[in-house]
Amino acid sequence: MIETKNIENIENDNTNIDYFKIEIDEGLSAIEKSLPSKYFYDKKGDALFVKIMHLPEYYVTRAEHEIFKTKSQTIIDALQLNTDIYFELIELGAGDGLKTKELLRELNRLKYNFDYIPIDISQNALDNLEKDLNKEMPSLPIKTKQGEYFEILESLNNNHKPKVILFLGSNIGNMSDDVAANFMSKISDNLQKKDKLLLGVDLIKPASIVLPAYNDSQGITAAFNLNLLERINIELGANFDLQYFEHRPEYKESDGIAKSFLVSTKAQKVYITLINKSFDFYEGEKILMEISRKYNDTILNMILSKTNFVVKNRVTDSKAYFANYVLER
Ligand code: AVI
Repeated sequence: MIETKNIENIENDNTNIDYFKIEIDEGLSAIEKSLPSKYFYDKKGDALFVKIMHLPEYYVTRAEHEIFKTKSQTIIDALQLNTDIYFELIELGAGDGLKTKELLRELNRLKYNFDYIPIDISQNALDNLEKDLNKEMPSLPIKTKQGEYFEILESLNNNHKPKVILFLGSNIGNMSDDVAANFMSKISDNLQKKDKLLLGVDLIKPASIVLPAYNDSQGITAAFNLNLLERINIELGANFDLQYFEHRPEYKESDGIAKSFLVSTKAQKVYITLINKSFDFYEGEKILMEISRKYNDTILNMILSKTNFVVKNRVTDSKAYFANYVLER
């Protein structure tokens, strides 16, 4: 599984066909049609997302990587870590560790006393990461945990050891603000006072930068969105004709939310066998596929006001495209 998948993606990766059916039916039956972006990530979706992360237009991954590459020491200072005090460094989502490696290398070099605990639903992703890290940093203490985030956080919370949680890649941005607040509250419920969360978020910036990131010239992001229709065709026996759906993202800097739509380019009917139902589309009708929320201090603080976290610090890249916030319980 890949690095920047959000919590819902990870927790649903072992897609339960009944939930999948129910959620697709609900989304397509609504007056304003939508589909859950957590279902983007099947095998093909994973591969497309890896491509997205390397696209010239998709600045998000590069900006956060720059922070970790050039400001690991600033992050360590902001986390108020102490070489004498043991802590657990817990990452939500295993991924390929590209960014985390920069931090791990620095913590290891400076002889901090910690265990790195990546959590992921995919044992395969964890095995790959462990193999890779063992090769590159043989002395790094890595304890992989396979399972769902909150179950594992709860079990770890019982040991009362100081904790730093990593939730990177602006994965939080694929949640609505209410869902994000709920998600953060659940994290904080499984932490002790003074524990930290390092949260990576994409910052609000002009449409001239954000829109191309979701509408790349090679059409990879379009394929990423259309792949969910293909997935529904394959897994639920649907007959979406992909040539009559067009990827059309929208973003207004004043809203700070990039929205990806697939637009029906003609009036059409789609039948989904396993739901045993037809869905009508009028010409120009949109399906909301994904939101990618962008943040500033005000928006983040509004979300945090519903949780037990407060902002202690923030580190940005040289263009101030992306921020890693240090939050404290
Ligand atoms: C995973 N997530 C933070 C990505 C984003 O930027 O919202 C998913 C993505 N969708 C299209 N491009 C990338």
